[in-house]
Amino acid sequence: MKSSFKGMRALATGVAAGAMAAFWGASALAAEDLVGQPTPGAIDFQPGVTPLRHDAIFFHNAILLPIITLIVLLVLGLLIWCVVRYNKRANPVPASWSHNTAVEVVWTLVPVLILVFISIFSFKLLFAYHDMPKPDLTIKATGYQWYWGFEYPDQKIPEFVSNILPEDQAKARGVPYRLAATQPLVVPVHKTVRVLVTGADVIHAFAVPSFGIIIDAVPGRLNETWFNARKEGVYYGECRELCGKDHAFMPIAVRVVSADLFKTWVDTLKSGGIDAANKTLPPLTTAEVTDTPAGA
Ligand SMILES: [Cu+2]
Repeated sequence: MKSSFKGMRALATGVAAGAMAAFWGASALAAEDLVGQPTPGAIDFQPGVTPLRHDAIFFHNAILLPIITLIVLLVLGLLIWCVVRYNKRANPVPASWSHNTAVEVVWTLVPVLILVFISIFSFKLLFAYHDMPKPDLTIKATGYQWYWGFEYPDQKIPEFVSNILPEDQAKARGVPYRLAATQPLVVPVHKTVRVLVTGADVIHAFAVPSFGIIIDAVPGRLNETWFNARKEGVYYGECRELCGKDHAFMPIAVRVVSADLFKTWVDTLKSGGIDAANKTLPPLTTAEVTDTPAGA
């Protein structure tokens, strides 16, 4: 009896130690997270470059994660306690009472209070998402089977198409295949960008993790979201609603550039077309883009 206990305890300690090592090992990797794209082998979220994304990461890491960890540990502790203390050998004659009003009141009230506590932070975040500051720029994104169309109504730039960048071209340019797109969405840094999102055929979804945004692209409906990127660079997103056979092949690439460069890009696009405009953008540096290792 005693020796089997010891064995169980050693096993539990070993599992816990292994889990901790895996967690901290993965966290160490996450310290070198790539910006604007997923990091192979990492846990946790992609780093954020917008205020909304920072608020969302705070909500998850500082509010939800501690609460869920405590609940898991409490339930696990109760389970282990019941198994050890009240098994047939340790407790051959079980008590015959049932129901306890005080306990039932506690296990109803405590979860309600936990949910109310979470909702305070959750609603604050939801309101922040809906409380868009006055936009400096509006972009219309339309989801098609299976590519994106982008339009800049303020700048009178008609819709242009952004496809997935083929694998050989992505490799040649040193950008991540299946995230890189033929036409980036170009926006200025430190500006509030309103994104109007719709679908042309089926429901798609416009999502860029490092901006903390995801919104459905529904045919016949115009949805709205916003972001204010605080750092120049390239940020990748994808369609996030199963939309057919090539759902996994309609990435979104967003280039966040200085206000001056954005103006040059717009002016060049209007006078010389989109290919000339893209030539005004500096090539992606290795700091901005790191090739995704094969198989990732
Ligand atoms: Cu889609």
